Amino acid sequence: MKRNYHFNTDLYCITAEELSMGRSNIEVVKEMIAAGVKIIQYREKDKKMKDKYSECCTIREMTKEAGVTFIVNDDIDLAMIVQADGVHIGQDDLPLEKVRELVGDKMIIGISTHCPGEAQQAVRSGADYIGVGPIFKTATKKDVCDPVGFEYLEYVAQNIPIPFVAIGGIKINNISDVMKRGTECIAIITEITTAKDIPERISLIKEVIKNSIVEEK
Ligand code: 3NM
Repeated sequence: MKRNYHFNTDLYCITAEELSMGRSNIEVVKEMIAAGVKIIQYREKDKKMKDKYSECCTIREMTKEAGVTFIVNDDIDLAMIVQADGVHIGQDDLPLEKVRELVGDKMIIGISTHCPGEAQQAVRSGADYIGVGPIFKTATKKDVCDPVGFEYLEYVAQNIPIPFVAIGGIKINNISDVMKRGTECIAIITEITTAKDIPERISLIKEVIKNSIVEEK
């Protein structure tokens, strides 16, 4: 089946409670929604499943009310049970085809990729979008490979027929370099979650994205 997913935004936000200056995931998501973010991923590596479930129930309600796309990282069962819009998996998770069998056709499946072979495989397996990274060095994801740099990003922009999101070490000062490479959507964690004023930081990021697209044209 030909999939036809498109990001309806150029900014993809991800939670990281331990890097949120004492704020809870719920508080951070609330601020992201208030700032007009259109896609939010719940990423939580350390909590017990029952706590993740409870947070995701709340986030599902908040995102549904605001018309925001809600993606759950890693936990396919959790994504299904809270009726998230999608699930994001990694290279070491269940094979994508098997995840599709579990979640059905309507759910969005994204997968992290780090090289051309993984991107091609993701397309063959029916991914709706891929993550492309880490573009720059990042301390946010444990056990991630060395930065893939612009070479892999440009490869994806020119050769891969499904949507992609650039990720890893993306900050205000390098956004335009990333956007220039044909990137339609960027994913950011710490440049947003560590900001004192999250809505203000998001609106600055959006402005930088908008200006880099104008510069490119
Ligand atoms: N995935 P920050 S890099 C969750 O390359 C994640 O697949 C990556 O965090 C990948 O914006 C990353 O703080 C962390 O650098 C991104």
